[in-house]
Amino acid sequence: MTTKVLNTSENNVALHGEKPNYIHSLNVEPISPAIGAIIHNFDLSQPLTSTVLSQINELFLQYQVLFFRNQNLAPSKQRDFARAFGELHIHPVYPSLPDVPEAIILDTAQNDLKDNALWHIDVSFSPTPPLGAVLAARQLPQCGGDTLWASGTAAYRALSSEMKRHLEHLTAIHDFTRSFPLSRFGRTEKERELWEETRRKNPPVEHPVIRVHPETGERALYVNQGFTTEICGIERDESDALLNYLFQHISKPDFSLRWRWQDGDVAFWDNRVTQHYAIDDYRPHRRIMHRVTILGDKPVGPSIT
Ligand SMILES: O=C(O)CCC(=O)C(=O)O
Repeated sequence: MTTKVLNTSENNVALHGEKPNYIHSLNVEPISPAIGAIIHNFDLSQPLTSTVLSQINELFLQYQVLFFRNQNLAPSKQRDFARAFGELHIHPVYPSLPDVPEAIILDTAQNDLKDNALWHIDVSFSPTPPLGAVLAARQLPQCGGDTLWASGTAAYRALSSEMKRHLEHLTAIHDFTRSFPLSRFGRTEKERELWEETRRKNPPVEHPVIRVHPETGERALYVNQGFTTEICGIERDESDALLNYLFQHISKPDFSLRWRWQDGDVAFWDNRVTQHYAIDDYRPHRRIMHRVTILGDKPVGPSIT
């Protein structure tokens, strides 16, 4: 295992592929060239100083998904860690912990989680999709239940200049009902009412196909199989063909990592430039995760003001 203890100096912005040179004492193990790093020997339940917080944020911007092993993180501490990065989201559909309503429960004994077994950007059907999320493993099957993350910036960089230029001017529709169909989320009268209300409050939204990261300025491919239904301003069959190509492009192993969960693992991802896929291969075993989601801002594209 190769790990790095990174060196010290003051506020540099971490650009992709460069090591931030002011990080000190954090033990960082990159996972793949495109995305992901493990931060070793770090206790997320401890109060974070502003220096450590900004170090974590720099690593978060650089690696896009951070993993922390061997955590003993109560849901309230998970919430507190996430809150250090912004206000928190309350999910319109998933159940949450009664005493920590910001923590949604992803439990195969309680929810039908098939909708996470495809590439998705969390809540991209919102006008202001989440900045990121903190996911804690609470109960794992003996094997299976891995999660994949893909980098939208790496996927964007790999496109030809012609394709980049074409996509820069496009926007696409993101729709809640694509991953939350009434047939699965409206089985009882109560569920149906909640679904109708959620749909009313979340009409389809338009986002740029290429998103500019609000902190790094990097460009990322910003369409996802979970919620993107069509590209605006072109014929439907052209839109379907282009979206299918882009969905297939971002799912290439070159831009992604596969995380094999262990007890005590916590993941923290940048939902503005990544998408993920929770593999649904472990039934009938039970898997429980808690997710706390941080509110984000309106996606901005290269040619959208
Ligand atoms: O359960 C997982 O590993 C990922 C969950 C997921 O896809 C999500 O929170 O959106």
